[in-house]
Amino acid sequence: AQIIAEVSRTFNEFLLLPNRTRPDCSAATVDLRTPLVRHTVGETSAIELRSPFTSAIMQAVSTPALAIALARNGGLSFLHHNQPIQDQVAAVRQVKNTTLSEADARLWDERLDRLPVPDAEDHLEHPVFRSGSTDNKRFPNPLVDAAQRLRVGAGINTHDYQERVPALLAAGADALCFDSSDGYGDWQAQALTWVKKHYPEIPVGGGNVVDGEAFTFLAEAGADFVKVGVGGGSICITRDQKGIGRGQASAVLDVAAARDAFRERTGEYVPICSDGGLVHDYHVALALAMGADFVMMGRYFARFDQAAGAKLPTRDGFVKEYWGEGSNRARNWQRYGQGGRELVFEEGVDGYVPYAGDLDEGLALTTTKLRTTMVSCGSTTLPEFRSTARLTLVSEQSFQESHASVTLRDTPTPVR
Ligand code: MZP
Repeated sequence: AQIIAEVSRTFNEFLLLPNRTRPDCSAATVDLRTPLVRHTVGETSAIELRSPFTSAIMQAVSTPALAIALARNGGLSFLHHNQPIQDQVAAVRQVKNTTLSEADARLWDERLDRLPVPDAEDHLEHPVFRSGSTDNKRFPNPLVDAAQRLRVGAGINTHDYQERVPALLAAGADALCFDSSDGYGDWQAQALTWVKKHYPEIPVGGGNVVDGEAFTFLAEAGADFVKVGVGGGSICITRDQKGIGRGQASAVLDVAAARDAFRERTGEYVPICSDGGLVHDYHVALALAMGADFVMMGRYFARFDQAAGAKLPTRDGFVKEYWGEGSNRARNWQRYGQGGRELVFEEGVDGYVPYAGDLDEGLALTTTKLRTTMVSCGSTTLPEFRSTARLTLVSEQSFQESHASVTLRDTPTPVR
């Protein structure tokens, strides 16, 4: 066997160093647009997300309600395929039949206005405040620059894609993604080739992978984006069961280097997505700094009203149900491929996550944290953030130092 010299590292082992912040760099000027799909270097991706968040291809997560809420906030959901084709088609139609209204546009404008602007006077003339302005390329009003329908993605698998793909496209799906716990294989390459041959216009992602070699394999097979992550998901026990996986930070860094090498060699940019294992809000910033073009989250979105799990009372508040696709509850044999049409052993667990209310408010908070992190790192765009971010490894002692070291009061008393 070959032993890879580098230790497998995860997000908790890193921190970002602040870079110089210039006067034009503020939370309001940060532009979170990011490419979703493969494009020639120097051109714009056919689909750009306004915000680098996608929701996991999971029963417990990506409902039509969540897809609608996330699309209105600039991200994208991938509706899950662990259901009959006609049910997934109906879910896609439900999202596509929802149009952006005047109210949506107003909400978007209000949200921009609510962004923290420490030096508001300096920014009053910034185009961000000229809502509806058609010449505003940097912060387009979604009602004026985009189509009136919300975008939605759909998960697919390597078993029934020849029937599922045409049905999803007829329903209006904007992007597809092969959903596999291990995408480095000939089945997925063959399926990608088939989809690109029959439907060259539809963007289709591949994955999951954890190293550069596997990224290149899928990019050469035609993947329009590649998802990164094996075994790091909050509900995942694949590493316990099969000993397969890699720390998410090492995986993203390695795949990002391969993406950049592929770009140099071919002139094609194939975006990558960091999928799973994002536990704290700041992990999103770390994943993006390490090279991810966008992130995919399950646990995070499962906490909101719009996700599928039941909301249950506890002594201290509420929780929401959240279960893995490899759990006995979901039994997603298409994703886990254990040799037949059955899940032979579990690779995921079935549990609860703390209830977090409405997606709009939760995601706005996370987005503000991301914007302010980027400001501390002196960046106003994600490509700039990626290329200038400085990361440091943390020791166990400095990790402890990162947390509050006083006894917290339940109800703080103000000091006069
Ligand atoms: P997280 O955001 O909850 O940490 O992880 C979500 C990701 O875990 C999904 O996008 C998917 O890649 C992966 N997943 C889904 N089900 C399982 C499982 O049952 C799993 N093991 O690992």
